[in-house]
Amino acid sequence: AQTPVKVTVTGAAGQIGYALLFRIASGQLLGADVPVKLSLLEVPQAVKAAEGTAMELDDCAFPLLSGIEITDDPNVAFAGANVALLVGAMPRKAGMERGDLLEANGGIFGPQGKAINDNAADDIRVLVVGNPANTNALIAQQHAPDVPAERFTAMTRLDHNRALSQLAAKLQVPVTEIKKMTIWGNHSATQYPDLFHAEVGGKIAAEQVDEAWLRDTFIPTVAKRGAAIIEARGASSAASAANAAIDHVFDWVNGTEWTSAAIPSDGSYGVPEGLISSFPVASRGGRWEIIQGLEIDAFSRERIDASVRELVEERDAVRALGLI
Ligand code: NAX
Repeated sequence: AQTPVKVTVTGAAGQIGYALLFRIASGQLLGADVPVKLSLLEVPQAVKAAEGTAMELDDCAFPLLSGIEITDDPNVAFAGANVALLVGAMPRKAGMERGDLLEANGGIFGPQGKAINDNAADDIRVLVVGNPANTNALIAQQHAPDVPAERFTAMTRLDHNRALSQLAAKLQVPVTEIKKMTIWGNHSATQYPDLFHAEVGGKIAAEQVDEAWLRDTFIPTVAKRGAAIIEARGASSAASAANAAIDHVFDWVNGTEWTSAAIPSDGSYGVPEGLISSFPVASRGGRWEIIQGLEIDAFSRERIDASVRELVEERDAVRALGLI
């Protein structure tokens, strides 16, 4: 029998954790023939709730689930981990300054990065979901000098999927008709969902919608969808975020020709090297590759640059705070 893959989930007792763990255990993260071992990392006061979730996981009798471990110690949680989903983070509270938010998250993602560095398996792949996701991923990566930098990624797949769904509804086509969608930049309101490379029925998407809709409806709807979900549901996106995390890791491991992911920049498209920014990516041989050679017009350039500028500011802020 195949050795189980160890998947560590932080913030396991939270609402994304609750939507995520059952899908991992059922085989949707890695494949229907891959046994998994779950490690749930929580803060001490939420360990009991994580134990409750683990009881429910037991009660599913998932054939692929070979074991569950629950801990508040990152060194235990990441020991031998092959996949780490960093979901738990410090949310922005009313009146919190950006510096306070970054500092609080530095206190989480710095030590977790070090624990990954010291304990994880050689093939560790990290996806950061907890916000501010791109910069939290950068902090973790900078505390893990022995892990290849490219193994640290942040999630923009939910934004990508939101963009597919909005465009499909507008053009009255199934989402499967849409190819080459891209989210550029930061997972924040500055992100840029790009319809100038997306194709519907083999033709450029931007040419099938009017410019006002693209600029004044599509882009802000995708970028502010998280806030709209909170407004409607009274709670932030959880099942859709978990779904996107599953999509991201599945494609990373199993390959894809085109999706969006925030990965360390190699300087492509004018994004400063080292920033963890969203790009159009393919996955081949278990590695993300930035899709090269796209022409970027002035409209897109301005928006990509604005989002990347925000990432530079976040990086400079965490540097100034001594967090990286
Ligand atoms: P919840 O507040 O329901 O759960 C977070 C959990 O993390 C809590 O159980 C908490 O105890 C735990 N936690 C906090 N610090 C921890 C630490 N140091 N170690 C381990 N666990 C820790 O939040 P939830 O709705 O699950 O969202 C989690 C994160 O995802 C938030 O930061 C949220 O902003 C972010 N999101 C990111 C998205 C993305 O597209 N990248 C979309 C959805 C979501 O908003």
